[in-house]
Amino acid sequence: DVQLTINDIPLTVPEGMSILDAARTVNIDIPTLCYLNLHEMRLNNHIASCRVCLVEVEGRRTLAPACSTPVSHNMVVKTDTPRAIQARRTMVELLLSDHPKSCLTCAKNLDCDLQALAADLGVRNITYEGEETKFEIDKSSLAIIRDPNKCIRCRRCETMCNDVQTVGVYSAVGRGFETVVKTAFDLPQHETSCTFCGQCIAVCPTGALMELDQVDKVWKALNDPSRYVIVETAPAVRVALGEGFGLEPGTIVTGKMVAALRRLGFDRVFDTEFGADVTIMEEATEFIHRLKHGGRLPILTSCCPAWVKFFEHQFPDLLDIPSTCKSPHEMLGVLAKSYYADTYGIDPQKITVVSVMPCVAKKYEAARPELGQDPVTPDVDIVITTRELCRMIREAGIHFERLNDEEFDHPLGESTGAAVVFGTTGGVIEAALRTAYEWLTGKPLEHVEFESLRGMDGIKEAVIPIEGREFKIAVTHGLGNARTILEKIQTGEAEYDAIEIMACPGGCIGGGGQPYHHGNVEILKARAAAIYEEDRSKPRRKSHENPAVIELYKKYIGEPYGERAHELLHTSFTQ
Ligand code: HC1
Ligand code: SF4
Repeated sequence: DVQLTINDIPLTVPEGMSILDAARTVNIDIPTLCYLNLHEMRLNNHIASCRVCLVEVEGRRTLAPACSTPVSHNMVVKTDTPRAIQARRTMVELLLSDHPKSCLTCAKNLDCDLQALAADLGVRNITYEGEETKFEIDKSSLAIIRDPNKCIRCRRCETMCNDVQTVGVYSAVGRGFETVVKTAFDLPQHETSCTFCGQCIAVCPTGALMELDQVDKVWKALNDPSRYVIVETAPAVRVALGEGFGLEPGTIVTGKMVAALRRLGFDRVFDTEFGADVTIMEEATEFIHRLKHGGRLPILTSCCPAWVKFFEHQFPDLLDIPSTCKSPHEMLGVLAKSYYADTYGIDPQKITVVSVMPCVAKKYEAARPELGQDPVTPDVDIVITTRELCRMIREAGIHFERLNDEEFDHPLGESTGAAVVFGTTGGVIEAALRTAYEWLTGKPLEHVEFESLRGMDGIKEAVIPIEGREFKIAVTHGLGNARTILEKIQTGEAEYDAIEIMACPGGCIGGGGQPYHHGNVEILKARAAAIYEEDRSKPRRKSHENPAVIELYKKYIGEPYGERAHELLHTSFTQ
């Protein structure tokens, strides 16, 4: 251990700790911009490029960056001297000198770390008016907008994409103030191997990386009287949307969210969770089918579109192992335009399905040509993120916190606890096991919570005994962890029966379209806890017990994994 003082407060911390982390143990906040250290995500952006964390260390002539300077014995640190504060202000002024001055109209307005820092440090004028760059804005993809002019070279996106996701889309080019983070060979985003997971957006401190904004498209549909507009909401949205209105992370706002969506003018408010229960009917049946007919194992979950794109690019030799199930929101979309439309006599061509997702990749997924009945009838028409829904609610002047709870519409709004746990890492496989167990044994499963599959470890493994057979299960989140597991499958080093893979650290609760967590992992943990709380509050916690799902199969689909199910609910993958 090392003893030192920071702002005259004596403290003892482990050797090797940075001044920044040491200061935080005694509630002293040193501002940061490029720094991002999330152990749970294997993310460590320690490049000390922005230098807004400069502090005075007694005995040194120059100021030290707190994020990358380790503590030493008897060190005397001052974080709040006029010299340190002025140095930080100067650094921010320099960053602003060549930054576009369009804060008021920037999509990141009020969520921007640079803007917040300028306010906190009292930057009132920019002394060094630098020339602004004129890079082209990359609008090539259906998910991500990249504006290199707003890049402050912190390289968080690069660390996230290279180290955590192991996709390697970005790298910094040029030197000094000419540096900018770009795609390899400056390719348009949609021509790279980008999975559209959106994790680079989640950690970008400015508006350089943003989701493609589709709010206007939704307003247009809502204001067109000839359209029947159906909305569906992902499991993870209800535990994060409240943050956009100042509520504590982990506040469950399901009822308020439904009320807000009705006020926005949607004709029907359905739940992606109904689609998740249907997914389990299909995926559990597919799993049992493979078991009984010598099909290839492990089965891999296929509901995460960034993960799907990742394995299509990176593991084309494994294309036959993922489940062929469409993702839950796609299933709900196709059922809205078939089952629901048929039952209520609505022309499917008049239906617009809008998905509200914690995810950026869902925007790209919805446009995949195979995910629709024909080229002009996609299963899902428009995808907006949790953040975009926040903006719509604000635009409409709805006082979200004061709304009374309302219920989803019947029948595609009915769901079980198994569906809500889809929203956090481990949940999809837990939901599948709740059903597969009962179907394989014919006995009721008393204890539905599979603790060994829960938590934030990057790779979780469990052996679940069912009817004398030991099932080997793995759960990974973050694409780097997925790569590790898949490489072990390729070499035969590991054998599993089923694997859940989600691209985003934490699963959908940590999706690239969620309210920004600004590097605070506690926010993800609070959202996960809320997911499990919502599960416990449900009267039914197994997908096959959802009465509306049972009715769907009885009246419309027939057997799970049967002919009609294949036609509507399954898909295929391409290299
Ligand atoms: Fe997800 Fe899913 S859980 S992918 O993480 O399978 O986005 O929440 O909606 O479709 O249900 C996301 C979340 C979501 C799908 C479901
Ligand atoms: Fe990398 Fe994901 Fe960003 Fe694409 S969206 S560049 S894969 S972090």
